[in-house]
Amino acid sequence: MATSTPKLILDTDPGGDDSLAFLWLLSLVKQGLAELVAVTAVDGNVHARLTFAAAAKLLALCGYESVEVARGVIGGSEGDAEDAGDIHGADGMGNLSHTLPEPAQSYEAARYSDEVLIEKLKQAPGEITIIAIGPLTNLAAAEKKSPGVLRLAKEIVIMGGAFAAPGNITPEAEFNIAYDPEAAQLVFATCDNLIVLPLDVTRHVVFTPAMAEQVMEVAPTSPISKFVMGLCKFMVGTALAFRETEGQQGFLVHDASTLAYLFYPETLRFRRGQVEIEILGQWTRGKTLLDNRHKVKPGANAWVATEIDSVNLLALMIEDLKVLVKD
Ligand SMILES: [Ca+2]
Repeated sequence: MATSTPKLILDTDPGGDDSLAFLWLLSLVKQGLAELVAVTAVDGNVHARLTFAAAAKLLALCGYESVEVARGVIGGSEGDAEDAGDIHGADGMGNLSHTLPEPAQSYEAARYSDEVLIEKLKQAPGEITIIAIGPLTNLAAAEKKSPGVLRLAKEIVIMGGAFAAPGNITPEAEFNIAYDPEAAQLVFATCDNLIVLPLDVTRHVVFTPAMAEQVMEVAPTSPISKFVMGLCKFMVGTALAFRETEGQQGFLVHDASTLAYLFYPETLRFRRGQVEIEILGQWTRGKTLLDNRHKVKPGANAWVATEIDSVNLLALMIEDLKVLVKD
């Protein structure tokens, strides 16, 4: 069976769970299973300046500094939305960014993420998959500037939303959607090539210090495994403090589920439907909705994950991270 290497753009706001998903992706790139076309940093967990720096440093850590990093369009941090620096560290990566190599790319000189998305999608229509693991600000900005451009993506794989599960930033809403609900609304209104990994499934994916230890054992002196261990320790502390893991010693790697969909789809089940974004609700702003009634629904725009095999997903991620840290 002939398969071609998927071309990917990672749209990310590192972010503790972003960082781990990012490293997983770089392992897949290292194994020749994926091509990383660009990284478009997003304004989200922390300010766009910091997510840019984090993304560039993660690439430098793993020897992929030749991949372009774009700077995020300012979205939620312009308004009164609260970022997530208290969960992910002030730098978005467990306050470990000073331990990582200084990247060659500078924020000031970088292109904006919407511009890079437009350029890459137009260069290879129908070929590029966007992995969107932050607020959808960049994607919406690209669509506004160049209407129809998001439909040039092969697929857009989004970590975001909460349907039957409680939210994580408010009782009803998930962070990525709630940080910039208007952006999310625009993306869901203009695209039908969306894959959604909501909190309903991602809240089951708990990465533990014992798992970090398994990665570390393969290459104890590797700067990458040291980073994985340091990040895990920091994130476990805040995950417990914020009661995110039901008392388990671990942290939620929400964003990793997007890669499970692309590379290990046997770990997920989905249903198709029309996802809507609430932007007006006093208590429900940023909530994602799916109509469960048995009525004709012609407007389906997304596949929404409903079940996850988190044990296998984590085992697969660990094995791939081992490949990344080995020389
Ligand atoms: Ca994220």
